[in-house]
Amino acid sequence: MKRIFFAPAFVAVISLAACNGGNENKGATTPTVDNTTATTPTVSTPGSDIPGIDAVAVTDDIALTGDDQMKYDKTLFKVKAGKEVKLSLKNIGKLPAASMAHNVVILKPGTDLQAFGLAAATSKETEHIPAAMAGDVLAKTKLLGPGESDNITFKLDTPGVYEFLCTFPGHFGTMKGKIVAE
Ligand SMILES: [Cu+2]
Repeated sequence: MKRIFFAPAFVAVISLAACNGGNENKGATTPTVDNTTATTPTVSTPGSDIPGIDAVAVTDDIALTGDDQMKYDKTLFKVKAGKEVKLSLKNIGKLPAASMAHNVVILKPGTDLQAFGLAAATSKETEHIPAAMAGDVLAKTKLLGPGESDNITFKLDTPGVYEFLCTFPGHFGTMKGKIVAE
């Protein structure tokens, strides 16, 4: 009786081993395909490594405020590349413009935000846009005193990550953010 049971079990083990061998051979070609698909999203999704970007919805209407604590109310946006976007900034602070004014300046990708911010600090006569670096500016609002607001429209033609800052002296350390164009 036992022999009759043993024989089919042995056959089953052999055929299982044969199946595993077959799967291993198929598996050897699969990782090549996986590697290809793994690199594709990195290329097609600019800014995907920015913390919190997944929770940001695509918009064509950005509304920002700046306050006396040198803060924007939001710092991360996502837009469609090539589509016109509206942006508004309101200074909701009370301090006089001479000591606390705000703007939004969107820089070309690759611009050194730190260098731009430092140069802007000494460019009072040009509303804190450094003349020598004006070519790095894609869009900007006016420099706004308390209660003032400004509206602009712009287009980010190429998918990528675009940084923006407030160029009033000393502000870009806290007043900066990113717009991802996808
Ligand atoms: Cu500011």
